[in-house]
Amino acid sequence: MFKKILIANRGEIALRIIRTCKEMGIKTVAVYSTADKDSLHVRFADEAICIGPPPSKESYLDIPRIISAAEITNADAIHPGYGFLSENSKFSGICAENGIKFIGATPDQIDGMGNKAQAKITMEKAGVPCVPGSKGLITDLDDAKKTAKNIGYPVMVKASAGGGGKGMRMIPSEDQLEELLDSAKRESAASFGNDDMYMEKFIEEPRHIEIQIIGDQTGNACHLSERDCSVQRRHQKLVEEVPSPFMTKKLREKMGEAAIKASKAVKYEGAGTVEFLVDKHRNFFFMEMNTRIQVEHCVTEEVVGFDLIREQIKVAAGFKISGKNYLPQLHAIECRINAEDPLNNFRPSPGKIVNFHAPGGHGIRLDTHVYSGYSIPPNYDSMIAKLISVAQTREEAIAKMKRALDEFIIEGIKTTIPFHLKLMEDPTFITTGVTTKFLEVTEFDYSDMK
Ligand code: MV4
Repeated sequence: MFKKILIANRGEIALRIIRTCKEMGIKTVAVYSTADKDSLHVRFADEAICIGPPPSKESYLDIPRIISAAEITNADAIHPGYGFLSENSKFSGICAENGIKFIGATPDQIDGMGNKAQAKITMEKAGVPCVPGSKGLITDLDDAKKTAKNIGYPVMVKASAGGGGKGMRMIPSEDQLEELLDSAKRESAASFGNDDMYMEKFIEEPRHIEIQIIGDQTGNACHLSERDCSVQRRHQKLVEEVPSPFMTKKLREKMGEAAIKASKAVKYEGAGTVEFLVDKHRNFFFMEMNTRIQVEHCVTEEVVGFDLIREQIKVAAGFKISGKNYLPQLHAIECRINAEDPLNNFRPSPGKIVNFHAPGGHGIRLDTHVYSGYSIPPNYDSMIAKLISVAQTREEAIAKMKRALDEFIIEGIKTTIPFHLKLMEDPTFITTGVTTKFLEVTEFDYSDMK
């Protein structure tokens, strides 16, 4: 087992990883920018090294500084958390070259899944259902026209280097194909320095349902059920839950099996997520595979009963998994609490928290790095806490969440708490759960939030 792990991250996930390391008897090294000197991950780690000024590029994304910190402190592994360098193939490779275990995917796996058109080909070969579309990349306008005619409009063009909605367009008919394809290409070139595109049939009002998997170094893999992440705004997840209100026993079996095929196809080692689009007939299609621990991993932990960071560390150290799958024993919901103003287009609201009271009680978990008197720097992601409720049923989990949101006091900044309170009372959310279209403009009224 590792003796010392450097955590190449900040915020709640850095703290989350430190907690598990402590329980496992593993020493921890925090790295931090000057903006984070008063952060809890710095305080609770065994050692802490300042790696630079506030901008991420000069601190949490600066590979030489992080590797130097690991060498100086003699860390034998690095946990990258999510975001930052967690899916950076160069970083994964450099860790390996320096004899430091990267707790995450190999460079090949990261690059293989990062190229979306390539990933789709890999998955199709492995027998994972994919959205009907182009075989690999679109070569030119003529090819695009032919492919779209074949699939049938509406279609979607997506950036092969993309993900998270950038460089993606829905094309309703042929007369708009050229213009929309060009604008998608321009957006992709500007964001990723690459304008490779592929095409798919457009799935109307899909749900976003993902499967958590774990693979070990012997090529064995298991799944830990789904997470429904359909409550999204501009491709940012706001709420995640398990079980999905749309799930059936049969669908879970089929999606779980597909996710395991996906994992085995790339000999995946560690914790990963296979994302699917699910249509109203419960057809499901591979969308992306994430080769990292995700923000929303906590809901899975609460319903299957184990610590996913611990499992990640164990498989990275060479432990084998049993190979059996895990089904939800309870219902869990997570609300992302962001320092944003939901009444002003979710505009970031950094600043000093002048008063903070954490909710608690039965079935409530709060993962956060903030406290009363803490100043949220403007340089990073606006998520400041994850509030998770766990209960026997969905109805109870919603009731607990409402109660906890109501107890939650954060003063001095705007947060998404009022949004979540309103969502927990929304009839569509309560009865059936929502599709990914739910928060897009029309269906949700933000005006009467307090
Ligand atoms: C789609 C789709 C409909 N049809 N693909 C958005 C992010 C990117 N990872 C894939 N996305 C979508 N791909 C086809 N063929 C609709 C979306 C989509 C979406 C997907 C998941 C969660 C939220 C979404 C919001 C808008 C569009």
